[in-house]
Amino acid sequence: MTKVTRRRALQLVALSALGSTVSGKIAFAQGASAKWDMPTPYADGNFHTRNVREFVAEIAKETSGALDITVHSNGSLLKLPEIKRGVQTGQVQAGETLVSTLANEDAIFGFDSIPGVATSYAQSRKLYTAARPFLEKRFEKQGMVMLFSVAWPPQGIYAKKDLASLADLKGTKFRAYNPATARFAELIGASPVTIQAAEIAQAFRTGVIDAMITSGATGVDSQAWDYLTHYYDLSAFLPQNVVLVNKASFDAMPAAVQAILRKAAASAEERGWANSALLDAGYKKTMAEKGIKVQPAPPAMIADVKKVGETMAAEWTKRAGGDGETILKGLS
Ligand code: PCA
Repeated sequence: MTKVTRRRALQLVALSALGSTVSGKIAFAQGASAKWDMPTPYADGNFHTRNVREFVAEIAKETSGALDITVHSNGSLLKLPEIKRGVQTGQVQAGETLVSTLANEDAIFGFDSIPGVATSYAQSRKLYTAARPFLEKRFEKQGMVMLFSVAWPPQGIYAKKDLASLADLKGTKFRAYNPATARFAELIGASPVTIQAAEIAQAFRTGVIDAMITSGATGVDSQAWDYLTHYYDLSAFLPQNVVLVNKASFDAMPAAVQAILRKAAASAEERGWANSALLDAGYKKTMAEKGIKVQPAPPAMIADVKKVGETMAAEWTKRAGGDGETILKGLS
């Protein structure tokens, strides 16, 4: 038996000591417990991270502490690009990632990052409902269980100068955080530079990037007012984070614990989407108060995004095949 298998077997024995239900709570034999590590990419104050912390707190409470999940936020255990593989291989038992970062591996994972396709929370939720079975199937094939997914607030453009249209970003160094934003940069004649959320402030300060597309949440998390001046509210798309569990770790849990995980995931998904929408206006207000010129995207910029979005939608549909078509049909 390898160390990991032995540990899992021990956890299994311990957790199968799961007792009867006491006043609606699951009772575990004394000392029976499993410990999971859960790397997440974003900062502690970020609303996704806070949501994940509530999720694990609910699990701890409902299992009377028997399933103890340690959240390692801000890429402190694994960086965003390593998290999915970490969960897949069982290096960690659970993790959170930005699903569209996986779009080079399979176009379906980029369902949420095509500008202009789903630009509101309602549309994004519809798109996600259509995409979810396809995402779940792919993760399952790779040995993972997808538990829940939450959208970031709508994506707008950040810059250090007045912009009339996207043409004004030609030649800039434009931050990319997934294949879609890299393609977006290329299509507007900018140079894509991949920078993790935690490194945004430094990248602006050292001139590695001049502009970016992201949410008000990330603008506030990275204190955008310290190094840029303009935010254009664009609602180009709402990319999503997903929470994944290693399938062997999940399957090793007694049915009652699996049910608790599923229930906590469903609550976290609802809470996360609601908070994302609720907090969005506050992020923009904070940025305005801190001196950023927060303004609606000018008509020429909206027209440019539409054009870029059409190109990207055509490219995506080609790569995403029949499954992609089915997902997009979910929007109508
Ligand atoms: N924030 C993340 C991904 C999308 C978003 O709004 C980021 O900028 O890295």
